[in-house]
Amino acid sequence: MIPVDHPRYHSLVTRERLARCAEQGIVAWEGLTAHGRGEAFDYLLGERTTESAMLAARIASAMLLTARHPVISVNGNTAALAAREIASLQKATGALVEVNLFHRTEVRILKIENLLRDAGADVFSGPAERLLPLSHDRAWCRREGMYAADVVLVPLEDGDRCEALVGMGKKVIAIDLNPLSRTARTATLTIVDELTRAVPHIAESCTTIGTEERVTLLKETDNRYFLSEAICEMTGRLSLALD
Ligand code: PTJ
Repeated sequence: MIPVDHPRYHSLVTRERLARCAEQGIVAWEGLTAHGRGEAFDYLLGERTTESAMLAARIASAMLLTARHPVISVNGNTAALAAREIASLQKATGALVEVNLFHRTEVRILKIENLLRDAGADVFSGPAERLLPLSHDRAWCRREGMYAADVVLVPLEDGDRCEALVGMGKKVIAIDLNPLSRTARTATLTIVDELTRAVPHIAESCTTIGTEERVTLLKETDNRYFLSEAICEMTGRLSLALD
């Protein structure tokens, strides 16, 4: 039992949830390590959404709303942490939700799809094919889903697929707390923020963004700017810690 007044209450509850989901076979064991890496970067960021991440989330909403065929890709960590938020984002954008896993088993896919459905998402499922140019199992996706998408949101990604999707001419929006990762550097747009903060910000932006603003924002997509802003935030906080 984690006491509510514990200074790291939120972090401990999240870890507990991930551990439970790992025991249930939803989160890959390796996903716990990935979460730890994310936590470390979030610590450097001050565990808050920065101004630049907020702007990136707004641009992401413009990208999703103007897309012809937007797809939200979901893995084990994302489902465990933000199934309800993903369902809300789907409603706000009309995007298709598709499960795509690195540590892929049919059993895990079904469990994650069920978790998403219980949270209110309409999951695009059915037989997948090995369609992406990758040697690992993230290559498996649906022809009418991710394969046909023009914009793909990839929270908590490993860099390979991001690179493959961009190579196929798709626009990729990444949510990654690590601004140095290959995913963050390869994506069309990276939101350097924690998943459960970033997804609601994108959904909220969808309700307030007008057509004209979408056009303006889409011209402002400069991934390097967002990465350098995040790095400045982190290094700035590090130097303050020495004062
Ligand atoms: O469910 P599967 O089988 O598809 O596996 C999922 C994992 C997460 C294990 C797999 O995609 C993986 O190994 O990812 P990586 O390469 O460790 O990358 C995860 C990235 O997400 C890292 O750069 C972390 O900093 C970042 N990250 C972790 N937790 C969060 C996060 N970013 C935003 N919000 C988080 N909560």
